[in-house]
Amino acid sequence: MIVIRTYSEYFAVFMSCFLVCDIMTLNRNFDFEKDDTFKDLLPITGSVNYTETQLNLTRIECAGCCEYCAGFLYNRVTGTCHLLKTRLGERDFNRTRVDIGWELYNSLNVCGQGWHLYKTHCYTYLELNKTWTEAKDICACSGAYLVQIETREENEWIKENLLPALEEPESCLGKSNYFCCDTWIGASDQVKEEVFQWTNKENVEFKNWNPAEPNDYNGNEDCVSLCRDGQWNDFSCNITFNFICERNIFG
Ligand SMILES: [Ca+2]
Ligand SMILES: [Ca+2]
Ligand SMILES: [Ca+2]
Repeated sequence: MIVIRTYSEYFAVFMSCFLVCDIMTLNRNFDFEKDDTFKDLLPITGSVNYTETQLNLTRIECAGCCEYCAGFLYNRVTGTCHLLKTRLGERDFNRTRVDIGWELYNSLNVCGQGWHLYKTHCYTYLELNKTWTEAKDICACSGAYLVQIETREENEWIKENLLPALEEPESCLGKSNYFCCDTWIGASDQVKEEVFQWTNKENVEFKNWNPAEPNDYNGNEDCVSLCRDGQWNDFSCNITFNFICERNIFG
């Protein structure tokens, strides 16, 4: 049996997963949940869902390879193991195309405690009341970034799954904030007025402004907050709000 002693050695071996599966299986606590609603099915979009595929593995070895994946598909007949980039759902399968032997397992801890998986990213909503810059720095400390919302679907998922409900505005009353826009996201126009960028300097392409925003009120609103209804508002960066950090599950 190979013994892994150093961090760098660990990574070198991890790159060739098929060698190391047995060891990872022995050394890690796995937390997977079998999803029987998709028994004997493969996703219709095929390999775009997989980070990699391994052959002739046991179920436990397949699980051992899924350290940074959202789950795995395992074929109990052939021993084929597909590691998944993302959670699979009803729309990913065609129930008339049966492939005997496939079992779906979802990883329960790929993002770690307090984080939530959406596609290939992990998110956490932090109730810490910080300025925009403090929030940005706190996300960076945990290997993440202040959330970067690139699509309408991501915006909708965040609204539905991370934000406090719009019907419970108590926590944001008194902040002169007519739609409870009290969660920082990673967009700002601090570098150049009216040119909104994410914290990695990429320009903000998808936008979901409230119709009256961004208004740069008093010439002093350069940071973007997310309202409970999912719309955006520019705010003074020195106000303290809760915030959302995002990171890639693959680190
Ligand atoms: Ca994102
Ligand atoms: Ca501004
Ligand atoms: Ca504003």
